[in-house]
Amino acid sequence: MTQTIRLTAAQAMVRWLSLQQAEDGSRFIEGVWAIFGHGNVAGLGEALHAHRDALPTWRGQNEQTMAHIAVAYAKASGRRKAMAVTSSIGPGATNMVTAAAVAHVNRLPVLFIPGDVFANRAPDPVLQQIEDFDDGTVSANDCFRPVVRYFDRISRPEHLLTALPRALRVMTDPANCGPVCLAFCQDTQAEAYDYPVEFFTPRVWHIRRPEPDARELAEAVAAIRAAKRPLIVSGGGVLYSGAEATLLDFARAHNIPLVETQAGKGAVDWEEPLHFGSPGVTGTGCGNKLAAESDLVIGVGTRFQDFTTGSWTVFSAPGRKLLSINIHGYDAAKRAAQPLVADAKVALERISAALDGHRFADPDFKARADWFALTDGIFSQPSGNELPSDAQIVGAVGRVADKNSLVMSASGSMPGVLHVLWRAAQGGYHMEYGFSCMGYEIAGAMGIKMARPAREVICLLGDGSWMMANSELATAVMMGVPITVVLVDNRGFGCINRLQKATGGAPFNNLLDDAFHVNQMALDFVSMARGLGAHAVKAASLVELEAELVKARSASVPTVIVIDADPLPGTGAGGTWWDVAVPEVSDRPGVNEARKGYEQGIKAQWLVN
Ligand SMILES: Cc1ncc(C[n+]2csc(CCOP(=O)(O)OP(=O)(O)O)c2C)c(N)n1
Ligand SMILES: [Mg+2]
Repeated sequence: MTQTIRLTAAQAMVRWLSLQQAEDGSRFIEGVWAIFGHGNVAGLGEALHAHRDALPTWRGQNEQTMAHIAVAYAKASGRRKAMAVTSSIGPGATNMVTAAAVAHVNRLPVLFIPGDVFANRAPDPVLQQIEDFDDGTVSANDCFRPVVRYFDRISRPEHLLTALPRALRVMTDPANCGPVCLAFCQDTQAEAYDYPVEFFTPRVWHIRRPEPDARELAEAVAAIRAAKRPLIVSGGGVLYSGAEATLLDFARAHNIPLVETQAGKGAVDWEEPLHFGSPGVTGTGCGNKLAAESDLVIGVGTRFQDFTTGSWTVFSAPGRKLLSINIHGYDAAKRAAQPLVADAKVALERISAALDGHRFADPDFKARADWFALTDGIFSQPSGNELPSDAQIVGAVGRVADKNSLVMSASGSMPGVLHVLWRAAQGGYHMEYGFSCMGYEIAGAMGIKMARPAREVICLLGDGSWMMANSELATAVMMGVPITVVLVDNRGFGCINRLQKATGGAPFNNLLDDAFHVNQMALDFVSMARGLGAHAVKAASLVELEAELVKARSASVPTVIVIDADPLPGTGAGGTWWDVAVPEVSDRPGVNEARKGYEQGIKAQWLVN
């Protein structure tokens, strides 16, 4: 007879989660972020309290940013570990939908456990129930469906027997990896059931490494052998496969230069001579030059999104081949690429063995040296205005950073500036650029520091993103997670203002001065940060910024360094066209002028699918 143990569904869920292990033997779900409400406090809250030694619970300030911590933690852990996030029903749950989308786009594992309406429908409508007039099965949690890889509604205690293993299967599946939503009906959380004892046997979740198909492998090798000037585009999949060293060996063995996407940056240290920086809209001059001259682009673990590909102008040329090594057929087949579906590490090892020492001619090392000379100049040049440019600020951070520093950002000007200009040490870069979600930065920096406590984590963000979400800084203070925040204050949405001008628009509703106001904002970021418990200072110059960064290194509380910046200068070098649709008719001559440029741009796109 099966031995059973009588537990509520919430108790069973928490007990089961605490027993799931990552490959290194630690808990796969490191802990649970929780904001309680009536939808989860009595059921899940009680169970989390009972298991708090086996599975810690942490309290954040906002469900979305709390989940951003989890997203960043999973990314910084190379998807080998994750966190869970629970909310009440209604607003707490829908607050998490944006974060679920961030996890989904970036293919990162996060377990979302929103409370749900009563399965027995006795209190109908319960507080915060949305009430669909035409569909009795719909709740606010159905918003999660398009932004998670697995959705389930736990409306009976025994549903956990199938739902929980499915959840972990998805979170540890390298091809289908993504967030999971287990919407947990409030009454079901509290309902008891006789669970089989074996259900609670500890389990290690291994991440598989699929081998390539023999024919696809042979064709990939043949394509590389036939090429004259191949270029590797290294994406986030390289990091998730743990293929960093293999990629470097591969590039060196065959003398193939590489560029890194936003998600892939930091796989290889920037000082490696074969590292030509980045491709596309935020590409280095030498990287985009290589792309233009290459006859074979070898994507490794990349989604080929529009920034990477310059909206399909960078890799466009008749006769240029695209080879896409990817763990998922969906990505491998994009843009008529020749697919090689496999784990990145395994694929590179197999291809390298088959290439048998085949080497290509040297890439244009002079173009690489010229690029670094050019950017040295950009870093050291005064902007010509009173305030420093974003590029100069990045230059100053770079002068202080060492091989242990990790810079991170997500939105605003910084992703572009950092992608093109930051000289990343191996493992020293974290950019959320799948969703480029404002409000990710502070929470994200905290999640990275929790995953990589030995690393110095430097978060660069704009005043706009700070204003959207800064409250998890108080959580970082509370939990003793010392991150360094560089808050670049250019008084508004600088990058969108520049984009607006570039598309012929009038400066409108982006910079604070261009927005409707009765009283102009005078924001005191230093006081705000101090009010949240952080150490905060204003740097009056780049020299002061550098000095404060050094001091922050030994701080045990988070540090916020505020610096005023000029909103107008762009990056100053690199880049390429980006498809942002400009109006076809307008009364503004500037728009009509920009439209002409746009029409030229779209002609250069390579739209073969
Ligand atoms: C949640 C969210 N809303 C809107 C956007 C669109 N957006 C991208 S950058 C940006 C402005 C960012 O301003 P700030 O953080 O001050 O950075 P800056 O561009 O000034 O450097 C906006 C509105 C976004 N990426 N995310
Ligand atoms: Mg700004």
